Amino acid sequence: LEVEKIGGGEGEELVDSAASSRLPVTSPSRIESRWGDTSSYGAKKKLQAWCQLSNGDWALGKVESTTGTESVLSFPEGKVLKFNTESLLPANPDILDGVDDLMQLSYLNEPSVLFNLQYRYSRDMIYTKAGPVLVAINPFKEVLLYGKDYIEGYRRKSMDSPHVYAIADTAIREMIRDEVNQSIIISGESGAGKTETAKIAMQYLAALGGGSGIEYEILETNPILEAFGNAKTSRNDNSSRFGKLIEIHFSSTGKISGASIQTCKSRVVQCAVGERSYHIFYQLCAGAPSSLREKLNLKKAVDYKYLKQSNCFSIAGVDDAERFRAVMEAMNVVHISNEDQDNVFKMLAAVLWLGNISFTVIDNENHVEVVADEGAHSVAKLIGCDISDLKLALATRKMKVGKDIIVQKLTLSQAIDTRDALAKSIYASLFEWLVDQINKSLEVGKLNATGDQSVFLIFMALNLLMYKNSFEQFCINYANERLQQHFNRHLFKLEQEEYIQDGIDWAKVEFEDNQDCLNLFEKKPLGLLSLLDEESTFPNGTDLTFANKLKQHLNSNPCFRGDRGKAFSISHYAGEVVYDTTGFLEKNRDLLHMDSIQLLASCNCSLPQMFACKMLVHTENTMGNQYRSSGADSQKLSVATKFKGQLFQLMQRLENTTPHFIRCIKPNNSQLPATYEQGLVLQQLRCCGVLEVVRISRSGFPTRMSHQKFAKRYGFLLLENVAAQDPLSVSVAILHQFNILPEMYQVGYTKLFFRTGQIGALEDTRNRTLHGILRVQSCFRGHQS
Ligand code: AD9
Ligand code: MG
Repeated sequence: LEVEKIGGGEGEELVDSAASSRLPVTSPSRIESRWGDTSSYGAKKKLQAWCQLSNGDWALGKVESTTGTESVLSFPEGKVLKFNTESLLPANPDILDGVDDLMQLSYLNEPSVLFNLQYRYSRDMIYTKAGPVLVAINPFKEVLLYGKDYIEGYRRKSMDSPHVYAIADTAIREMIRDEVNQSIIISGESGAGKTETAKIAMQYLAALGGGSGIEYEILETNPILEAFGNAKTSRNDNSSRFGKLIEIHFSSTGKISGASIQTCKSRVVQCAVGERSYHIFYQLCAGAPSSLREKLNLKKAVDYKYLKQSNCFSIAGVDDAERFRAVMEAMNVVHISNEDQDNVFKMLAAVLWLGNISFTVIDNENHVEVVADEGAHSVAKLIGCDISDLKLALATRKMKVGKDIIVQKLTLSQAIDTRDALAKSIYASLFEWLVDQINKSLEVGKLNATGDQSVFLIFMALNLLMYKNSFEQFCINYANERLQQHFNRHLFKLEQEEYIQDGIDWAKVEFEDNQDCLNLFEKKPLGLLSLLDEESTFPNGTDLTFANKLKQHLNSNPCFRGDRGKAFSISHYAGEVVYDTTGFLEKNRDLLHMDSIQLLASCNCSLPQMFACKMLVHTENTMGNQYRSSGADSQKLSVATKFKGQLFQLMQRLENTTPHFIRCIKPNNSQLPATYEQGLVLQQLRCCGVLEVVRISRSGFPTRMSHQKFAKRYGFLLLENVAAQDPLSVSVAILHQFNILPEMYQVGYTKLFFRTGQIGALEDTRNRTLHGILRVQSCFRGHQS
């Protein structure tokens, strides 16, 4: 073998292109025997194989020769490299390049999947099926795949390549056919395209279920919720800082009858350099008309401390003033009155001005007083309170000692915390209130729809944040574990259980179970959430004592690792994440002092009063009279416990739906078009179990129908009269008449199981026949009249 070896090890360059022609070609029979019969795609052509380069990327090469344990591969650019034969993976025949369902690949190895997705991606085919799951790769540019013509194409089924529209279409049809609620579950990392995908799905649902005008309102909730709930982060210029569940209700005829939105609120005032706070602040500053500016004493974004701290005011390609006008228009569409809109803007300006309030130290114990400057005056005016009340609420705290109430002065850091907590809670209350208004506007039943109402859910999966690691990420990643379990249960567990129960031939496929990690969070009394709540109620508990407690109780759990100081790690399904407990207890307690609530209650402006009312009702519900009599901070439900409760409710509702999964994938970390980083994509595919899903679906029977239903649905297509026969016999007769191959179905005790695509042909025949019958009937009626 005339190979000049440069350096050692596998995968390094051997010879240049001129030299490659001199290589003697030996038959790669060893590989063929390992990979099975490859003759079907051309015995004369050289075998192609995947090999991993030193940078970790996979490359496709032609096997020039194999000797012993080594193989020599040539590449299109003329390079020739030597590899360990064992490390090569088989490539699919060219004819399978870019198939629209990964299930069609002969070889389902990681490089083949990566290549297939990349092949499609580079041709703007961003959607690919992975068995029952839709994979969507973010194009980071406009792709011509949406709009009226496409919607019409999918509705009429003249288009059938993988698409969000196709998923939405299936969901609507199954909802009507089976009378079962449906859910579309969209997940992916930050910036992968979940929000955009949800909007695309809503577009389709609105187009198909529209007619009454409410669909327009539903779509217009997006600009509002994005303005108030999204912000620019380092990973996504339009990152959702809240979880969202949109429920669209349909009447039995498939028309939209209403909708409701549920959010998991978030509360971020601080943001890192290069990030922004919520869009609406910048939009307001840039776009408010002059009369509104005057009313709010509004300055530019740079003049507000809350916005200035990250030193980032604009987003490339985004006109905040223009967006502000769109938000105002959307508010009109969802019937938020002009007066209410004014109040909303007042609250926003109040939050901004609160950040500018400063304090002076008045004694040597670091106690402070509020500086009565433009900031304090503006806040008082905007929320409608006395400036003296505002000063007291921010610089003092009333305490009950025995029978007496004493007034304690706050230190500088306490006062700053109080001010920021007030700003956050006004913003959070405002967001909640807006969602309530929107929901009132979209309420089911307003249209007097008749018939059964089926519910349609979309759940926006929260992001899996792998790099940041504070309390918020802790909650989000916990939710992700639950969602992943839902995904696993549906696609692996329930599926296989059903096969076994119904007695069909089936070899079990193993999958990753994340129950251990969920137990780590949820176990009582020694789980992460219980321990966090316990430590949060201890007056002397600190982030460090919390971290130590975790290490003391959980170190034996394989999903947990105590790290140095205040840190710990969790082995999530998607990988290990390190958390820093700094701020955990404070954020979990989320206390707003009674003084601040009372301040809001004293305001002569309707919104702050309403906010205070809600906070009081909440505290009394959870605390009873104890709260009022003690006058001290309440022990209301902790944030983590509330979050867990919401999550359980959500999961329960999802359990009663037929799920459809969309996995969004981010092809690069720079938000750039036409840039596909193999490693990044692979990591995302691995962590969401896409390959396993394809494997199980390929060997499984994803479509199923009871004998009765099958016989009823297709029995009339039979040429013989079978009216007297039992459903199983009718079903078998149908299978025979339509020549469905024996390997394409299995007959279970109660159901028939089909491989993908089998029912489609039957449905087509059924539809054609039904249309024929209808035409004949209408002709007949025409003759009669
Ligand atoms: V986060 O978890 O909220 O931080 P998302 O929601 O997953 O995140 P988002 O939908 O906001 O990501 O997408 C990020 C950006 O990718 C968008 O602002 C678009 O610029 C871009 N994107 C995503 N999907 C598409 C698409 N189908 N067509 C064009 C897209 N651009
Ligand atoms: Mg989003």
